[in-house]
Amino acid sequence: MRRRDVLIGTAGLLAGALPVPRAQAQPVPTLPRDFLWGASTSAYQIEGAVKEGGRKPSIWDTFSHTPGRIADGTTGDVACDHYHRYPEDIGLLTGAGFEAYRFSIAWPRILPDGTGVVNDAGLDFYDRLVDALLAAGVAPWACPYHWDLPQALQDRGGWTNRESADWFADYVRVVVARLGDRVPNWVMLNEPNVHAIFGHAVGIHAPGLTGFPNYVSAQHHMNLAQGRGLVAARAERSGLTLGTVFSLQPIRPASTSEADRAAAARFDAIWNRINLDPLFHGRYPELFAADFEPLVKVGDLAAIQQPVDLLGVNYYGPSYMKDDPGGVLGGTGYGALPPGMPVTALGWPIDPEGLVEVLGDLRSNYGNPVTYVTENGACYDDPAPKDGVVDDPKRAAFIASHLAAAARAIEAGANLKGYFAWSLLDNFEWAEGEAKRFGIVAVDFETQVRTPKTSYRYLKDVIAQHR
Ligand code: IFM
Repeated sequence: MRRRDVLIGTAGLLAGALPVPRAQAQPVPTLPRDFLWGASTSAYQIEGAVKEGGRKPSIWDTFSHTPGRIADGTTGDVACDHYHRYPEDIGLLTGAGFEAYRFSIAWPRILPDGTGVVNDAGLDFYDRLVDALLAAGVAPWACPYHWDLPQALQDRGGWTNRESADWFADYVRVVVARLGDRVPNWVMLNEPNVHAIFGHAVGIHAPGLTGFPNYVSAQHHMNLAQGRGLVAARAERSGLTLGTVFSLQPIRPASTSEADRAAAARFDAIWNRINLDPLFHGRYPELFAADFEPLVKVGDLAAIQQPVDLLGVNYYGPSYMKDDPGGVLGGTGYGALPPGMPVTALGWPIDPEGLVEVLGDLRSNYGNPVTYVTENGACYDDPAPKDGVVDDPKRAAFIASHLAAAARAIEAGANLKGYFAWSLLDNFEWAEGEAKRFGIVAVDFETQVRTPKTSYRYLKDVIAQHR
């Protein structure tokens, strides 16, 4: 089941040496000379090696092995085998000229039981990765949490347990202590809103929980964890550049009706404001403050409202919402898209101008923080490699149009400092499995052969023209 279906009614390498297609004639945007160019991935989506180096299961191991949960029946057991092939993947980064790489750290590699005994073999893997990135001249950006909670912690309630905020802070302390001497940039949580909504309210992501109370509880405890994680990282090592990552998007009504407008306002609060307001203003949005109130203890909001050096924004497109009294999320559901709206292979609407809107919102309402687009990209059904190349002109066009939007946003005053493509590699796309591809480099999951796509070559050209 796709993300947008579910709420309806219910709620390098050698890249220089490899043959890569000439970039199609996509326009090259003009971005600042010091703009940072990067690519993003996440641990469970690419690493594989789920039983190696002392790693124990995460909620995504459990979920992906539960029959019927993943559209194509695949799991992250092997994924891109990045655990063993990271040198080749770093070659892909340098082959395109990327200066930064955002990866996530698998909590169950570091603390296999979630808390307690630290697994040195897990830390050793990230040591090797970070050292190899630095040797290649690529700046490491680490994200301690991209949805792969140790299963042992889920067995204790996971994010619905208030103690999760402390479990996370302890874990952050461990990884910063080991890697902070070489990793200057840390973003605490990836898309807590998406994890709370799809994993804890509608149940199509791990851990598969459902219902509004689970959602509220998971969301509040992740906000708290983010705050405690920032404090822990700062206390462990000074001079780090710290932030977090939200998925942000314009939320629009599916029709002009009053009811749909109100639904869009409610979903805007849930998707965007429930993360932004506590972080930047120390409060929950008025529309849902009463729902959070029973969980918010004295001092929580101050603990969440930590200063950040940067905000990561993951942008894919807008949502169109309709009133749905049975909808689990504030009586909202996904509505019809405007006629003629272009979509990706996942049915997600394409609207680069939405990125300008999101950055404008940060400027007008949240103090214009230093911002990086930490994910942007698109799912398309790519052709098979032909003569050693994968031609994905639609993805290249998607990226080009969003870079042009980034340039417009900067022109309008946005404090945008860089762009990370999602994703370096085709990978395990959560509930969609391996069949749905977001990579700028194709991965043959049988042979593990990597083949750069036209979009990779396009970004390589864009980066070269900015250097
Ligand atoms: O693959 C995901 C990623 O893990 C989080 N942001 C959205 C991407 C595409 O769905």
